[in-house]
Amino acid sequence: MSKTKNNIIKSIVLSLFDDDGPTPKIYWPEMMDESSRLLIAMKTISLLMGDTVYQNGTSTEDVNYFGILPFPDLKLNGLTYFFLILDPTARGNAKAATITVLIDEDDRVFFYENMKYLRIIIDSAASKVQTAKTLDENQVIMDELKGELFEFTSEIKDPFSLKRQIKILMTGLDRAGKTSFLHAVKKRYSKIIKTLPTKGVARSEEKIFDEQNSTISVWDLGGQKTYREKFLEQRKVYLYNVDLLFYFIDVQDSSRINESVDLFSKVIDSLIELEEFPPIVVCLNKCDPDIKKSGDIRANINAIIEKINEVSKRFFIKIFETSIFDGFSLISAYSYGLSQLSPNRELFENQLKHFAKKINSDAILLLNENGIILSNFSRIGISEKVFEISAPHFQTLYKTFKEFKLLKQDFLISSGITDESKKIIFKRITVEKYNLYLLMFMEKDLNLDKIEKFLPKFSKNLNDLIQTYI
Ligand SMILES: Nc1nc2c(ncn2[C@@H]2O[C@H](COP(=O)(O)OP(=O)(O)OP(=O)(O)O)[C@@H](O)[C@H]2O)c(=O)[nH]1
Ligand SMILES: [Mg+2]
Repeated sequence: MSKTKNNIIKSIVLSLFDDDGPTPKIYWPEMMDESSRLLIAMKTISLLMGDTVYQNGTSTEDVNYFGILPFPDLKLNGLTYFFLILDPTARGNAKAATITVLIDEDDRVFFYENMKYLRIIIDSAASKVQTAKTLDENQVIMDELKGELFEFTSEIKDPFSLKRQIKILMTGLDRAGKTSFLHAVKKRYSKIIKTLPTKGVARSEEKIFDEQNSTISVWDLGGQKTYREKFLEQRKVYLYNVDLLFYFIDVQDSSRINESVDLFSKVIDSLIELEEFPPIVVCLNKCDPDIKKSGDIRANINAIIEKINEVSKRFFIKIFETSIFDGFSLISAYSYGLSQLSPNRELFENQLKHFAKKINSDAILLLNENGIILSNFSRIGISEKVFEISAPHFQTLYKTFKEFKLLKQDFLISSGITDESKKIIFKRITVEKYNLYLLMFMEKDLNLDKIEKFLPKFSKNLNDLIQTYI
């Protein structure tokens, strides 16, 4: 069944954390009942605040992010923008604020598909709210926002589907390792060895959760000359509406670096021509552990990075060194790409950050049942170390997931590889109908009581976010 988008916006609420706690300051429609307004203010503001005072600085720039939240009691879904308003009289020098736009929960695909534009207009309204002096001024700003949202929704005429369609492309020259990479992240190890060159396109479906709001198709493009020529010729078909693009380069094959960078720049040119600007994950592949530090490989990598950055200035690019012999490197790159597809990624990071502070953890990874990293947080300066330490654990983690289910054990604790005092804690948490796993890295003290104490609140917050993760 498809729907048209007339009058899709059901409500708009500006909430502030003032002396009365979370308060819906300005709301539309005016006849909206008080309990609904309050619910929206409470839920959005409390997700923003955790239970700490937000900050003590003079800048509000650290806090500005979007999230899609379910309001099952109201049968609505909200797109919320979280931000701070400087206020010298408030605790921490700033007041927490949210703008929430609400639609029927059945219409939520609208948010996912129009995120880019919605972000721009809501962000701009929030900037005005940050400098507004009076309630009347805020009323004008919110009325304007409503006008803009209505104008936007009235222009959308196509019926839209009930599921968000996500398209991921795996690109690069032949033999770069695209198909092997997919086999490895899916743990189809026995297939890796039998991988044949991909003919045309191999499509598969990715599921981060059994039930999700999106259908994720992964297009693994054959890189042999005839196939890539066809791909570039029919670039419209392949690149139209692409949400995420992986580009693979074989760092061991010095003789084909130029050829590979050349294909990359053609892909970039095609994307610009079609006005598609997906996030791009570049995998410097075949960076095998035994040779990754060698002079030749380093020289190749440096040359590639320089050229990649040169041609892709208008894009959001993240570069990973990957190898089929380093499972963690593959999972990191793949997960990073997938997490870019989640409108709630900033909210997740924020929740992880709050929780990490509470339990004195230096870094936390949140994983799904397949070991995909849904979100991670690490204290500045620590991330490199964490991954170095947790990477070896990752090799056995998949096995551990299985054992974990059998044992029904609550915590799994292991000492750091290099230093006994560093601990890694692995814990399963149940959030809604999902089994998630936390990997917590503690450099100094290990306090399980603290973890137990703060975990329920943390899990509860994730409850709301996980349903709209993707
Ligand atoms: N040393 C090393 N070899 C790899 C790695 N990844 C893949 N390979 C090997 O590289 C070869 C090509 O891998 P594929 O996965 O088929 O490459 P592809 O990019 O899918 O190639 P096309 O389908 O032709 O575009 C295979 O022999 C793999 O075993 C890696 O990380 N290190
Ligand atoms: Mg292939």
